[in-house]
Amino acid sequence: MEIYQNILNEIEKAEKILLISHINPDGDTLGSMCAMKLFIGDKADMLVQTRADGDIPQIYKFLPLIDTAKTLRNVQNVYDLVITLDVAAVDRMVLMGRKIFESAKTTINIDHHETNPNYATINHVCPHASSCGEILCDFFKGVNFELTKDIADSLFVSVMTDTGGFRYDNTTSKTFEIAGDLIKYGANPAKLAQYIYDSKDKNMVLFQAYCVNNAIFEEQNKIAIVKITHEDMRKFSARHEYTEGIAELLRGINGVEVSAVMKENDNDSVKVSLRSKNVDLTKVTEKFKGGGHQKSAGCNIYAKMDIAYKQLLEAIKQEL
Ligand SMILES: [Mn+2]
Repeated sequence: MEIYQNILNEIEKAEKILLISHINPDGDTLGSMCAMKLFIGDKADMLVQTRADGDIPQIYKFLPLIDTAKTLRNVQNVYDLVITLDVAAVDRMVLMGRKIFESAKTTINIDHHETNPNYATINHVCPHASSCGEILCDFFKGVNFELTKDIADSLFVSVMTDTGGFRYDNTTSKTFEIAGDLIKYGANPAKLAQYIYDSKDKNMVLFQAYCVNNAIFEEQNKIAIVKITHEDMRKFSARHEYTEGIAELLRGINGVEVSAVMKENDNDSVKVSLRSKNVDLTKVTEKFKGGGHQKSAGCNIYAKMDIAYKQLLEAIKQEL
């Protein structure tokens, strides 16, 4: 494909390349970044963008070379090519990352979000791909590059995490074909699943148990909502990533159709993460100018917790 050749030409031409993941990085953006770093080699640096914590989630620290990634504190603006991976829009980069992106001579945007507005010089956006990792698998195949075990592991993490362990709607026969290929190249699914799903901090699990214990059930248990305050976060010395997975836990309850995690932000607003079994959540989040997918979406509500709760509950009820 022409696009593969264009991407390859830019990589070959460039002297210093920066790979950028999105803010609050997940397995797809980090796995894709590591795979690309391993493919390009020394002239590529990785940048992990995190908010206050300045650290990548514990469960992804095993990824190859991830410990060499730059942070916002030590990255310099010296790159002639910047490649974003799984970054749906420029506002998924923080100010520093965006500055470096905007000052690069050439930029490449590799992503699978339908809403991606093609913000780079070269845009390779495939909304039908399960993950950014899946797009990279096709790219490597297209340029006849033989995957190493480390690259296969990284890409497997991308595909596995973005499909919720091969369970979500974006899981297609192609996803399994790709996963099969990655195993042939040495990816170890059982081991990778253990790193991702069975290696949480004890404190994180205790925090999540506490949150689930305080969940409020509405509409004959069809709606489950957790409110998380600054105080809750302090009590458990909770890191940002600790709230991840709570909405899925609640959705996992028989009878629950919609689950929500509401977390206090610093500025009198509330961050909301929603999960559903069948309800189209984009209809809920669009009322608050948020976004996402049908069964997994998010938004901010600019009100104090109790008012935000009432507004959210009303919005969910309308879609039930
Ligand atoms: Mn993704």
